[in-house]
Amino acid sequence: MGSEKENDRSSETKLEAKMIEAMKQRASAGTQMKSFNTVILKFPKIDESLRKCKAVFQQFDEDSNGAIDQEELRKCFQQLQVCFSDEEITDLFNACDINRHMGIKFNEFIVLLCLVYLFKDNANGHESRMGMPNLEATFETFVDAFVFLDKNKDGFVSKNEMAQAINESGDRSSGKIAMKRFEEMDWDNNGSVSFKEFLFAFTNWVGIDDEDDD
Ligand SMILES: [Ca+2]
Ligand SMILES: [Ca+2]
Ligand SMILES: [Ca+2]
Repeated sequence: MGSEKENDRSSETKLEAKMIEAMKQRASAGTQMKSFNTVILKFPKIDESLRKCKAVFQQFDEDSNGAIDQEELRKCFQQLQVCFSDEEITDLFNACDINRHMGIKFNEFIVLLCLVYLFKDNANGHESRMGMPNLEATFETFVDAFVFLDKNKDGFVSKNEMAQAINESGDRSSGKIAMKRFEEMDWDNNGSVSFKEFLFAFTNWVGIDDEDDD
């Protein structure tokens, strides 16, 4: 993905490191997930909540061109009262603008907001909120599911960890699907899934891109 843009690499690595650090800290708090099946059971609710997120996206896409540019993102952060430096906003923007079309599309916006949720939660404790309770509950589910899967708490879900979670569930057929999904998630094929890869997979699975209502 976008390996032709080497200049963005350093900021991306920095953000990646921050993401892993935040995830490790969050992991130390433990997880509510009891099994792989509890993760699966949350899917319909996640789907519903992400679809509702479209209105939020449209609100911040001021010129309605279907993408959020850096200026729109800055305003978005102001409105959500998220205190990020310009550099951090740019890093997030670059990390989530996966197709490199100079704008954050709807699915990328979800990933971006969830990363904001993770960082914010980490920085200020549980009091800080973005003022979007439904979405934040969904983001919490993502984080929690990831923490559940990441057994050794290194900030990545390895293929073995995924297999372990599936084996514990004892559901062979959904296990086979889950393993296939894992391979889809692991874009760079390095045998482990980062939180960002995990999030992008979710936003694709819920099929929010199919729903073009404009
Ligand atoms: Ca726009
Ligand atoms: Ca791991
Ligand atoms: Ca990977």
